[in-house]
Amino acid sequence: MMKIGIACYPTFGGSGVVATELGKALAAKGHHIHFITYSEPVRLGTFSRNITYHEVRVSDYPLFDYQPYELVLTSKMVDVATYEHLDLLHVHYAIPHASAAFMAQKILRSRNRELPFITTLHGTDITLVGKDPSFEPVITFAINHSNAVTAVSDSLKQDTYRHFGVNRDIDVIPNFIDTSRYTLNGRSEKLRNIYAPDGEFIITHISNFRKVKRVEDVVHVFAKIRQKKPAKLLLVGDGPERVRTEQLCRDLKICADVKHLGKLKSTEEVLGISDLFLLPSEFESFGLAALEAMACGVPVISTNTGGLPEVNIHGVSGCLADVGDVDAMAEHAHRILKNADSLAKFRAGALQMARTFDVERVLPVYEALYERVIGEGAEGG
Ligand code: GMT
Repeated sequence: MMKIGIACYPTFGGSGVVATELGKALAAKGHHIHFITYSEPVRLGTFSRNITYHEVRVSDYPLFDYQPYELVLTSKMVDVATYEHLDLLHVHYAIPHASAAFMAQKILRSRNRELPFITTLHGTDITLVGKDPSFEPVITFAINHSNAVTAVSDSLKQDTYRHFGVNRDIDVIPNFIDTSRYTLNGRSEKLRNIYAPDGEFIITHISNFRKVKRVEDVVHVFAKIRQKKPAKLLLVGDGPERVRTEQLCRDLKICADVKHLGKLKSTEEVLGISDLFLLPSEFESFGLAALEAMACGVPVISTNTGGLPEVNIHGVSGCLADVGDVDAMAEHAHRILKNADSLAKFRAGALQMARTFDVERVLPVYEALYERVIGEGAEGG
């Protein structure tokens, strides 16, 4: 069994969710997992004897206008690797985890200890650089000096080659889902009746309400669906765009049919009562929220950007449209919700596609990569 350190963001972002679920799944198989981050990962949940959480405490020394998180993170990586005898460090999201891991590796090497590290690229750590080149030199260097690099979709892999001077192999290991946890478990007629008492369709969107998610498009698509079919919209999550979204609902006079549920730690209950999931993002390297919906048998209407076409298959698990084409998205919604047969067909397609990303399939791919990287380290590679 391996001893693995996992560094990630502990928040509601997809990279933290994937890192946490990966750690939990590895721990369930007997590996020893050490989470290294600044607060408890939101999906960590209950006690497991194979999981330890190491908090990175940021100083509040008044000299620092900007607290040097990367340095305390690096020191914590060195400390955990030394005293917990880590075989490997797996960092999720390049900024700043990959460069911190590189520095930790160097410090440990100066103490005659080897610590290989794997960097998993998630999306905005790569695509953000298109807009903010100030990160580029550090990210390029840290990617090129990781012992292995994975990307969550082929699209993200190609974006990495496009944006950076990267000259190494990148393994594509897609995000995954525990389908047994999602599938139909959350179905509750009682809950459904609370939000859709007259049998309306339930349309759902889940995100961190950042600009990239284009939540206003969700509202526009919903308003068009509602013109033809009785429907309710459930919005899960919170973030900078929420105020604008609420205002748009007021302007369109559809507030009575829209419910903002805010942040939820687990989404399967809401997805369990949903008929359709909307993800009209400007960009999405993978679209974990879409996969979670599909695992509950909920068809997805998404944009065709980034890695979304690798997850949501047009005409099978849902439909794809160009970014901003709310008319096409509404048309697709009408097609899916047209009648019980059509909805049932898309529900089955969503479930079938989600199963191809089951944790049982993806976990061994990560384990094989860990073994390879640890083996290369032992050979002095
Ligand atoms: O953009 C977010 O919602 C957060 C971000 C993250 O890293 O926390 O999500 C990215 O990683 C997820 C997990 O791999 C992917 O499912 C999301 O598609 C990706 N977001 C973007 O590319 C915008």
